[in-house]
Amino acid sequence: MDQSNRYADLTLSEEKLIADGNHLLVAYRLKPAAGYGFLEVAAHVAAESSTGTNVEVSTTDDFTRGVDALVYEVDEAAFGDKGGLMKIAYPVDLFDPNLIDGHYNVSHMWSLILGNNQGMGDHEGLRMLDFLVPEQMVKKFDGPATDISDLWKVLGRPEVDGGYIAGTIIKPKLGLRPEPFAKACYDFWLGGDFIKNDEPQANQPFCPMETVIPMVAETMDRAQQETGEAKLFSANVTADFHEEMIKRGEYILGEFAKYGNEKHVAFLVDGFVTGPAGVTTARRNFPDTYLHFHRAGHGALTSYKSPMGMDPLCYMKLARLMGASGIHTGTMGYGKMEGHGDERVLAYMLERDECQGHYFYQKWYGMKPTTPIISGGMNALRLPGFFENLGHGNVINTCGGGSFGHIDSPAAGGTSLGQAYECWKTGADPIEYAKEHPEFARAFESFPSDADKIFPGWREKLGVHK
Ligand code: CAP
Ligand code: MG
Repeated sequence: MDQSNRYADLTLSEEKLIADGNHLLVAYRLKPAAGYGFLEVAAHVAAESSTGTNVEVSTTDDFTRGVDALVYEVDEAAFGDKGGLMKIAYPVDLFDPNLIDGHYNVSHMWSLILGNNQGMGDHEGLRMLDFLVPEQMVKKFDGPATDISDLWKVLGRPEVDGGYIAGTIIKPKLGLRPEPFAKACYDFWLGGDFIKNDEPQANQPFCPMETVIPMVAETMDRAQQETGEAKLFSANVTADFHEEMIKRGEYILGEFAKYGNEKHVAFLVDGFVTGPAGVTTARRNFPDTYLHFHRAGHGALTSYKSPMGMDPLCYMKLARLMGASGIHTGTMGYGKMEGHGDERVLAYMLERDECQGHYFYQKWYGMKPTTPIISGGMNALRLPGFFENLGHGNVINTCGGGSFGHIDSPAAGGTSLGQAYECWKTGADPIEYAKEHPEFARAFESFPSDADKIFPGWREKLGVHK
């Protein structure tokens, strides 16, 4: 059934919709299935995502029609054989404020704008490319409770422009028992700042949380005394049940508090699999603890290979609305995961108070920033180029293989990361810099195929002939 006479109004002006501030706007890429018209399917998406279904229902009244989502712009040829562009305006009244405080919840918003419409049979692809949240709604999402300035403070740095946080992920991913796990932490902390649990590290029988966490807390204390520097640990509290997450969180904070280090702990929530409820549970129950949003599984939704799902930019915006203190942002083409250099916008959208997205200019009205967490196949050699592309180094970066794969030691791996930042920040030539900085220099020998690619001729220049 063609519902475009009800769910499309191409005379609406985007400028006016934005100025009025009573709609949430979404841009999608749409590819109709064979035999269906573009506007017809676009209108069906608006119907399924608001007041309608695939047929007219007798229970509809005039009020209902007043909160219809409306297609207000279409460009059928925008993406060639991948489909066209369409934009939908959703009345603010469609969204769901909490009973307890009137704040909006991301779960509801997500299920409306990218929910049942994903499964419709009359399209071959529907992907959310960008969205614009109006001021009245932005102000009623929780947003982050803590941000990178809290970590800089713990590290004894300036709270503005405090710089690069050199991190790692304990590797191997699984299979370390408590003693070797704690030793791996200690060894890295001698050179780096921040350690995170790898996302599957939890409470396995071979490494129970109640055995390993006290050891990591003791190890952090020792590493801090040894180096005279503050250290950070991001502990996985992901679980299905909110009480289990709270139990884990309280337990972990309690163990680090024995050394006065409870502020040196972040909580890692695998927020794609828990969904917004897991993220919000952690943030609302532990508002003083930095919330580290890991996103394993997000590729099913955000991969550019897919005609479905959403662009990573949308995922970043959702994470900031949810209140992540930091979220994995990818490596913008410099690491092992899918991405490209222009994804700088992902970081800018998270950090800034206003930012131009793919289609919309989003203002955040003072909402705290979310730190871009740069991870996935990174090491010291890849970092200078990454910083250059991004234009700054105010990020958390975690290098698992890039630290534990350093041929000298995890401490040397950690040190090499901080050196890579300093090299970029001071504008030094990496080869010249390596001549004076052994840990950075040894990263070339540790990751020779990267070195060949990024710094051809490095062997001769550094006098390495093995
Ligand atoms: C990285 C990592 C992170 C990914 C997640 C891994 O390890 O621990 O989970 O970075 O991807 O398990 O692959 P390496 P993203 O440093 O050894 O590559 O950050 O893109 O969400
Ligand atoms: Mg991992």
